[in-house]
Amino acid sequence: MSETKIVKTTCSTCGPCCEVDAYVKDGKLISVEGSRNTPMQSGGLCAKGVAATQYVYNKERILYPMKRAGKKGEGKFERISWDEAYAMIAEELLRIRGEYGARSTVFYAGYAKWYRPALLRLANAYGSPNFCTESSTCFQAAALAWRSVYGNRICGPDLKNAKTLMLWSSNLYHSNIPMSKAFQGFKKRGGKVIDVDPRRSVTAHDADIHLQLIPGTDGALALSMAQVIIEEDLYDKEFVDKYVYGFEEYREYVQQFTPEKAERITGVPKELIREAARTYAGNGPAGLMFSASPVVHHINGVQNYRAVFSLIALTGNYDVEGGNRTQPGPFSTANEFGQIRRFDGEEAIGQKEFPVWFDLSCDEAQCTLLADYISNEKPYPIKALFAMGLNHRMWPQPEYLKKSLEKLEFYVNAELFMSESSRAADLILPACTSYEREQVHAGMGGRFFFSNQAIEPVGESRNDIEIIMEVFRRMKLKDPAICDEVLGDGYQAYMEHILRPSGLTLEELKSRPEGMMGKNLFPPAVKTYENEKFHTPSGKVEFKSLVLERYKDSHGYEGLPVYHDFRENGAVDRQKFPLILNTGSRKPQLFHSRLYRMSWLNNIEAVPMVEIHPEDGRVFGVGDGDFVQVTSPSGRITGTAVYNVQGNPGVVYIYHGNSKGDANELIGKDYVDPISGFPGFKGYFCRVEKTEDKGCIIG
Ligand SMILES: Nc1nc2c(c(=O)[nH]1)N[C@H]1C(S)=C(S)[C@@H](COP(=O)(O)OP(=O)(O)OC[C@H]3O[C@@H](n4cnc5c(=O)[nH]c(N)nc54)[C@H](O)[C@@H]3O)O[C@H]1N2
Ligand SMILES: Nc1nc2c(c(=O)[nH]1)N[C@H]1C(S)=C(S)[C@@H](COP(=O)(O)OP(=O)(O)OC[C@H]3O[C@@H](n4cnc5c(=O)[nH]c(N)nc54)[C@H](O)[C@@H]3O)O[C@H]1N2
Ligand code: SF4
Ligand SMILES: [Mo]
Repeated sequence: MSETKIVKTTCSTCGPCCEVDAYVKDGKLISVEGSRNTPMQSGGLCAKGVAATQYVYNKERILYPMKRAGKKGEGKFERISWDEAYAMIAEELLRIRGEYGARSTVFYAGYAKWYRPALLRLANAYGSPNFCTESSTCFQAAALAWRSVYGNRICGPDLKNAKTLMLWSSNLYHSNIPMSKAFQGFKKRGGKVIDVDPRRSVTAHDADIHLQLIPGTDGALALSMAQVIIEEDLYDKEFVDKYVYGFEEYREYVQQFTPEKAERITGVPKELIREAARTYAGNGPAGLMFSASPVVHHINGVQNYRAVFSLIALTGNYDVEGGNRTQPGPFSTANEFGQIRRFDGEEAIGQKEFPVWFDLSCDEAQCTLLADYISNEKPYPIKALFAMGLNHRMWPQPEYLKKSLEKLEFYVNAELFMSESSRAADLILPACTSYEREQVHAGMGGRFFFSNQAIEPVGESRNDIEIIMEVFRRMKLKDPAICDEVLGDGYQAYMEHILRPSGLTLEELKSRPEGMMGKNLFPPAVKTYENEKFHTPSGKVEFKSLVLERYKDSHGYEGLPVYHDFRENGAVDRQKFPLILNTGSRKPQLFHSRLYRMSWLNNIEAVPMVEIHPEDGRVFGVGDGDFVQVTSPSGRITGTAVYNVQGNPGVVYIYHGNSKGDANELIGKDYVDPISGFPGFKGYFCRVEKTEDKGCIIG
């Protein structure tokens, strides 16, 4: 019997890549603990992370490459060697490029972020403009909203120096455990918290002011706060005069959003709106923490976040200590490795529908409408999909996407698990977890960490970047001329390459199990705008966006952060669908589609929980624990009703990604924000009825 050894490595079960101590015995992972000597963890770990052994040794892990043996979508496979798998990929992708052009192949990455730069470079080397990721529904719309106001420097709140923190839709204790520690520190120092959230979440319990709005009415609330701040002369005139474009039109527009009117739209009492505006503008410096998803998961999401982001400049909290500012970081991170994407060549998918996505320098295509592009062969035929971690349940109406995947000539998915989306593939490649590979991590604030390999890869699984590199070699591709030749040089060279700009060597980093700071860091700076113009067409902060205005005639976009209420869209009969449907607000034990297969985590919610307010329950004849059918204009699912008083009546909350009833079947595939293409996951419509039928219905 061998000793139990402790290996310094990372958990990446959900992506933030927390540093952990892995306990390994006889070559097997037996348990994990949060690393004790890192600033983030101090021994702590979330429920998902604790369940690591159920993730790594899950019975659904894919153990070796497999090719389709039955009809498309039938789910029959036969084992093949890696050599055959690579040969097949090279042959098919080169054939398809020859027959239809490089753009007919889409390269796709799911939530996992770490191999994206390499996959982007593979797409570049192959010649396709169609590299896209899960960011077609996550973060990029918020980034787009930010860039339309401030240009390229996306700034987070400076928690160390802020006196007030405004959390705009972020439930840190469930969704961002590493950040929740910094939040607790801020509270302990006596910081004031304003939380904008339709539910009394665990994070909202810590707030001094909780603005409990109706989901999707964020824009009206922000514009109303602006109205108060301007009316009461609390805004930063000097900053606005010197650095803001479009202020007069904005000032005129916000006049109509009095707290009285905003109360009618948002449901937030007018006194609270005034108090929040006065606190944010008056008790500075104030930081704003925004989130990757809830606000932009609405059909008016980008404009709503533009209204929220404008408050930062209005109150002089942009790039000052304690406000929103860029954090010092290394000169380069792994991400820069991939940032060579240009949209000046062939039209990428989504480019016609969502031009601002491309103008505001997102380095990837917009793929929310992927199923339509494949099915309708428009704007041109899509014939192949090289995917890593594709989960069709990310999209609205996922069954429609799954059907469309069967129309492809070649679809390969590299995955950890035999997911439903993998079953639809022509070829499946086994990927490995963070416990089974080495990795260099570039963390927050310029901290680097070397993640050791704790165990041998399960089955024949491989690290995604090595897979990408071998595909690159087999197709005899060349790295684009503007890049160093790296994809062809192996994984060690890749790790050294991404580390190089930090001034650290791989050997140095490996010798420091507790991690270390990069040597070349951006010096901390404030008020960068005094020396450098904003990267917007006007060179100023744009309350009225000139990029959006470019598409006034063609797409109907407006330059001001206008408020259009999603409830007034007219296309849905509210008599038939009286409740607002909010899908996917995070739960601590779930992560999109991927963790339902782990019994320690999924036993709490074996079938979908339909969270309904007791008042709505009484009105619609639904009791706590009843089996119910949820119907929307696009589909229906069944689940268990659970009374929940965290939110106000009128809104139903369901988590997504569950194959036993996926909330995304309820969301219309065309129900998207016309600017970003993000689906309206958090503001659609439904009805809930008690049913005796216990079969889980999808579609
Ligand atoms: N209704 C509704 N829908 C939503 C949302 C919502 O709030 N409501 N949220 C949206 C948002 S914000 C996001 S980010 C998306 C997320 O959507 P997805 O990215 O589709 O999320 P996951 O379920 O994590 O699926 C990713 C897949 O990658 C696999 N995987 C994990 N690690 C690796 C790895 O290292 N290599 C490889 N090759 N595969 C790996 C996992 O097993 C999993 O099957 O969902 C979106 N969809
Ligand atoms: N455990 C767990 N953690 C996760 C994930 C996960 O699936 N599970 N997913 C990760 C991903 S991909 C993302 S993008 C992040 C998201 O991170 P967060 O944005 O923090 O997560 P959510 O819980 O979706 O939303 C935060 C809060 O927004 C509120 N909210 C819902 N609709 C609205 C709205 O219309 N307006 C406002 N103002 N608030 C609203 C919800 O009630 C919730 O309390 O979480 C990440 N972390
Ligand atoms: S938050 Fe939890 S699941 Fe996510 S990486 Fe950290 S420990 Fe793992
Ligand atoms: Mo996300």
